[in-house]
Amino acid sequence: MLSLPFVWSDDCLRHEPEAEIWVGTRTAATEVPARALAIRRALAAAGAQEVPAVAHDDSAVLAVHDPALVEFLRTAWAEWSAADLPSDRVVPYIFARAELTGGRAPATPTAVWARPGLFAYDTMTLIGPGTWQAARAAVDVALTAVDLVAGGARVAYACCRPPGHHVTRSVYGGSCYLNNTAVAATELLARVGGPVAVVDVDAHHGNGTQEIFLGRDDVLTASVHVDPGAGWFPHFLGFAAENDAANLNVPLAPSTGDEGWLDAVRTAAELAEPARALIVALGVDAAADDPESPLEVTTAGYREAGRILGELGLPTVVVQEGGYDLATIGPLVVETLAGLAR
Ligand code: SP5
Ligand code: ZN
Repeated sequence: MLSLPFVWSDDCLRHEPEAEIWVGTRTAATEVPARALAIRRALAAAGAQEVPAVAHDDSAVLAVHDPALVEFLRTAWAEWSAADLPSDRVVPYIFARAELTGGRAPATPTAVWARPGLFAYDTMTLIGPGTWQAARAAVDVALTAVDLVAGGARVAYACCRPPGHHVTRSVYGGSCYLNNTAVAATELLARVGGPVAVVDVDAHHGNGTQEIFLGRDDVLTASVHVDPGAGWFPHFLGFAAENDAANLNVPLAPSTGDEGWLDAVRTAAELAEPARALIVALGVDAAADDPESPLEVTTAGYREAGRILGELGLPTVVVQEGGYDLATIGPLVVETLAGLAR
């Protein structure tokens, strides 16, 4: 049995991307509402206690994100749908690269269909009717989990989607819209004092979280992920060359299994040792059956990762990130939490 609270909001189900535009082709979405439902079902069966998310004001969101990004996400669907465009989801076609405008601030485009290019960095991360409500609810789920830990729970789990770790202060991508993990870390820091640590075990580099806390020593960031140099998202960063005293990337070769992955998790846990509290950015897409990564971690491996992180003995907020195999996502999360909360 799993004795720990998990936070839930039905609003997280309202984001239905339906598709991802990959190399110019419309492919089926992988980050679907059924993910969260599968996790919830497994948690309930394991005996974890569901806690409804509590609404929080925008202050923690605005401490992490550019107000212009937040306003865009809040209004993008209404503007897009009113413009009678041929796509049923908000998708960029022109990108406001800094070099395009010589580093000067780009104009806010008059054309609604050009605006996503101010904020989106890929074509995979579509916005539809419920996207804002779900992304904002995911933040509330994460912040409610922080409240539980600040109130004395040793471990609380935020069962949220869409995920967040790919979002920087001002740009979104990688199936993510608001950085739930970074918002939770900022709030946890305010509540328990620093430093706090973020250990990200999602199969993909936590690039957004890294960039948000870059150059700070009060939020330590570690990410264990498939080597972007081997051809994997986010491609442009996530290398060991970005490491410093407060940021650790451990890129792993495709096909890495439990042994190499758990060594990397141990190294990441060492960075977190000085912390007063821990956020685990829990992507379970490093698992062998996951369609979105070539890592080959087993369910027992995830349980052991939970145990390693639990041994730090820190107040811990676990925030859901990726994981796309609907048949195994629930057991993977349950086993990780069982290792952690044991
Ligand atoms: C939170 C998270 O795990 N985000 C993952 C983002 C990585 N997506 C990159 C997708 C690369 C192409 N995959 C083809 C699937 C087409 N549906
Ligand atoms: Zn991922």
